[in-house]
Amino acid sequence: MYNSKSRIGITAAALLIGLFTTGSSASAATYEVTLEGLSFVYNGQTDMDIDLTISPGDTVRWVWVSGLHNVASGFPPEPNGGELFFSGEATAVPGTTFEYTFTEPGLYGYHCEIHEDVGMFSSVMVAGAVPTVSEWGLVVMTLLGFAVATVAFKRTRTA
Ligand SMILES: [Cu+2]
Repeated sequence: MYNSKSRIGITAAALLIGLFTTGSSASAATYEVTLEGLSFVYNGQTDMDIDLTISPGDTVRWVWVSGLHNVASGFPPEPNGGELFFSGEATAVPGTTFEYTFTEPGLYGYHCEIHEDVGMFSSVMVAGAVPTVSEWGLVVMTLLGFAVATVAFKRTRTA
């Protein structure tokens, strides 16, 4: 009886140590969207055909490949376009990059101010928050707590 109790204790301690050494947040990713010709391009898809869903904390990096462009938040002709993020004056320098880290779930449009009239706009979907490692740890510890309590309760009933 002492043995199984201490076994549970050791398991709980090992879990706790594992959780704290793993770190407290899921790793964030960076997604690259290129600006080519008259289009935004991602994974072989262009402009509004781009299907890009990311998680809060992830970053989108726009990379200039060819053409004169800039990146402004919002769908044209949204008056407040560029309020959330804006790469600045249009540039044609290949290799130029601009990035933005999305923190809140939602659908975010963006466009090139020079070519919005010819369909150079797209969007990023930021999905609902994914629990961090520490939040999963809390769930595990809660379940473990119930298990220990149940075992302890059964012991007192049969004793
Ligand atoms: Cu452009």
